Amino acid sequence: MQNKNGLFITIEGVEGVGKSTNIETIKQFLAGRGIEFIVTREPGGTLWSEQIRNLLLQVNDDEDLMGLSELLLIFAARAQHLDRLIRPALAAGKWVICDRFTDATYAYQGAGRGLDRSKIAELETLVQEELRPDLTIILDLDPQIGLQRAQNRAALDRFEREKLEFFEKVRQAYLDIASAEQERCIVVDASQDLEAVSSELLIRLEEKLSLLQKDD
Ligand code: Z5A
Repeated sequence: MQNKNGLFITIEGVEGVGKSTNIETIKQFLAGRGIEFIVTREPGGTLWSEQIRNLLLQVNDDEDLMGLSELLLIFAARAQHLDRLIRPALAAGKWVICDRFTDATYAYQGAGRGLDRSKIAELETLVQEELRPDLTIILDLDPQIGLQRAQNRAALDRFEREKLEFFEKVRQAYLDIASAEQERCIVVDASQDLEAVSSELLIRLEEKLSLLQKDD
């Protein structure tokens, strides 16, 4: 495990895949084991980072946001989030459950927007130094289904307005990350009904945590 104290767990997937819903399952699992944890999200998690999130999600038909500007805003929010919330929680021995993190940047800004991976990697090193998630849960779903789930909610944000093709690239990028980093990542089939997704997730989580604890 990279963090001597708390464990850093991230949850990822395309739009509407069920991250928020399944975080509730993870919370119950951790609470049942008496583990102290916090739940947070990206972009966001602190006052400044949530303000940057609002900017990023805002639709502005009068001017496009450049991919590079989007990338820098995401890492600005992340720097603040890491310093003010994530690192202190881990250092205090708490587990951190984060709804999206830098894998989302590789998937959305890298694969989706077509930004150079090396630019993302440079910012990752600058902002995170050595910190990486201990465990990442990737909920995998055909983006068409995810978008339908999301469209049943409020007005679409700036990302949700992207075309299906964009989300297909994002999905593939997540699967590529999972196959390149099998020790860190768990992929769960999120097309099943919610009960089946949650129970598969818990089984895989227990397996992974027992492996991580053995390595410790
Ligand atoms: N972004 C980025 O570009 N780069 C980055 O580095 C980061 C983020 C960190 C906001 O993220 C945007 O930021 C995101 C990428 C970008 N935009 N997009 N797309 P976000 O995580 O806040 O946004 P999101 O993906 O739109 O989250 P979400 O829509 O809240 O999705 P979710 O949490 O995965 O889904 P949910 O709310 O749990 O479930 C959606 C609906 O489906 C809900 O009605 C559930 O009841 C239902 N559901 C859930 N599971 C099931 C199953 N199994 N069956 C049927 N129905 C289900």
